[in-house]
Amino acid sequence: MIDDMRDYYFDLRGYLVLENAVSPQDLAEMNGWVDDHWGHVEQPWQDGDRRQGRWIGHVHTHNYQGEDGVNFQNIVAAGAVFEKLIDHPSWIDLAKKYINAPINGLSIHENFLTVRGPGGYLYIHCGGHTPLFYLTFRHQYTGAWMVGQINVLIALTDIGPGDGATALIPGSHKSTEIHPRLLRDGKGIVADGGGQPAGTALGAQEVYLKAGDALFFTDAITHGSAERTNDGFRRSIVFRYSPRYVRERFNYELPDELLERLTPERRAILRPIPPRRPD
Ligand SMILES: O=C(O)CCC(=O)C(=O)O
Ligand SMILES: [Fe+2]
Repeated sequence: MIDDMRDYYFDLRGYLVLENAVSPQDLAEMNGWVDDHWGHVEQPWQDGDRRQGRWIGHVHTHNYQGEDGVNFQNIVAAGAVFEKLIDHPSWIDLAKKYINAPINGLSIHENFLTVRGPGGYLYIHCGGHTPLFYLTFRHQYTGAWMVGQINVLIALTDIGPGDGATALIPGSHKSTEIHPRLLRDGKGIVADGGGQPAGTALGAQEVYLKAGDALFFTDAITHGSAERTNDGFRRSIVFRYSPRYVRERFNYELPDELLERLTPERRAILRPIPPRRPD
């Protein structure tokens, strides 16, 4: 897509699909990592308590709500193939453009790999009504972009009907009307949390991806994921980009050897403001 068209669609709809964003070789390597850690998908928690994740080095098992499967948080610490995603050429320039990195800098707020099986889903969250500061979405006539958070969701497997695709409401990042499912006592809330998969929400559209495609979207859009009704597991990765002032969501630490190994560009995205310590 030519730049002007892409900018127009991103502004209008709040998302883009980047086809063949990740190479088949990298996909195979990332899927190999999941296969090698399948024991953590079958038994993700310590003592069966989902608030107690398990550690694989600096990678940590986690989930948001109970039905959304297993998130391998801090996946960037799982090896070189995941490090490449930090500033992947398929999306990094777009993320920098819309966040307006020359002014706001760039950081990664959260990075994780999700494995989600039958019955798994995410309820709807976000929307233009939400007063959460990183859900800013501004592009005024001046051409000055200022997007507070961009999610890049990479499909590691094909995601089609019944697979629990990401579901979103195109254009809802600009909606001042509150989605009926996000209304409580006449006021808008950030997340539904009511046990309903996003796929059944008014206006929601499932976005189907081929393995290797990436869904690039503003976190401000009303979104979640449809229920997985097929057998098997959906595998995906999310990297969330924000201005450098938005720091790591769960404050996962990075191993020293990783920080030392990274290129200066990658290190600056993962740790945009190095700690200051006395000599
Ligand atoms: O898992 C999905 O399909 C949606 C993920 C999501 O809500 C997010 O990355 O913000
Ligand atoms: Fe989300």
